[in-house]
Amino acid sequence: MLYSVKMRSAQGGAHEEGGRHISGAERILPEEQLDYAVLTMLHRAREHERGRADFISLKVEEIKPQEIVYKPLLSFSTCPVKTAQEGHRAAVAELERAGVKPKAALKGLEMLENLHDSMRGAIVVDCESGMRIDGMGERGVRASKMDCVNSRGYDEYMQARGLTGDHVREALVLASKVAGAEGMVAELCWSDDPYYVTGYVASPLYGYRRIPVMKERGSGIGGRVFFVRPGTDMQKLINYLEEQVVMIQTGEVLTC
Ligand code: WAQ
Ligand code: MG
Repeated sequence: MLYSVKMRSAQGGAHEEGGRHISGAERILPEEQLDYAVLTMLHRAREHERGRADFISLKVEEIKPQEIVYKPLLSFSTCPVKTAQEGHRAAVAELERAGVKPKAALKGLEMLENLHDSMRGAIVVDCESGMRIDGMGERGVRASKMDCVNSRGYDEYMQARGLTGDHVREALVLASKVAGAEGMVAELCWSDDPYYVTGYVASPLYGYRRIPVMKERGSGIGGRVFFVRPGTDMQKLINYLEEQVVMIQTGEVLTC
């Protein structure tokens, strides 16, 4: 049997009472790995570079096998950039290549740059008009209930490519779930952790394009934009992203 473990932490009280979001994490694991996962999350919530959490929520739920959908891991490659400015240019180029209209790509980028503080979730944008269409306000849409089928195989896959750490591990799984959504054209992301400056553009067509620098060091502003085709059913999309259990398979790596 598999279990979903979720953690979210905030400062100044719970999120729903106006607390500032510090960190979140989620795994789907077999029972024997639960204890360790819960401890690791607790530790992470209390030692986060965004600040000290005074509210931590941990939720553990059983997952029924029939609820699970399987999707492939996105392919992985890196854009050669050295500054945040080059990073933004590369991101816009990658978004356009994936099918986002130039105006919409720039609008999405601006939405993230203009955030005053992090959202918990993502902004959904129409890939042609560049309009925000999720109607989820400051919370945004959360991709949830995903992990990789074979954690050890996944860690080996990442290590073989010189990739270590939670950020990239989690981002590639999240991006793989997101890219598997109906109507999804591309995702733009960079971290809100002040000293983690790497971001990416991911798409069903070109996979996970890592961009080493997307912001200045020390900036606590980061976020995600999901670009979707016009006419995408939002209710269906939000339901897939937030509720559908998706396990990512490392065996079938997509190629560009
Ligand atoms: N669903 C939707 N949006 C999310 C989620 C989620 N589950 N988790 C975070 N976000 C949004 C939210 O607005 C955060 O402020 C923002 O994304 C950044 O989240 O080396 O660490 O967890 O290749 O800080 C990317 C590069 C790292 C990894 C991304 O994001 C690499 C990262 P963070
Ligand atoms: Mg973060």
